[in-house]
Amino acid sequence: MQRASDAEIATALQTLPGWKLESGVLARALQFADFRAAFGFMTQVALLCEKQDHHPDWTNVYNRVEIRLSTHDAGGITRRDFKLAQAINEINKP
Ligand code: H2B
Repeated sequence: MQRASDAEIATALQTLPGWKLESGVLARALQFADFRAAFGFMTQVALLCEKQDHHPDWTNVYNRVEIRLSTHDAGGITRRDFKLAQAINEINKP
């Protein structure tokens, strides 16, 4: 899997509201009403990740979820990350 170029990342970000480039990975921060809502979202994303066989680095603190996407095997961002970011946005639009 080929790493995306800086130009490809910039182009992809235009169609990925809520996502930004942060320390070489795609990042999005979300806030929910409470822990139940945050964890419900994470559960939906987890099922999606299993389908795509692609998994986020993420943290949850009560009602906040921070997601970081990169392709570990490639050592950077690939189209698998763009695809997962897009699917996450379909679950939760920013
Ligand atoms: N997720 C991410 N983000 N990067 C990977 O390189 C990766 C993954 N590799 N999920 C997958 C699983 C790999 O370990 C399995 C064996 O397909």
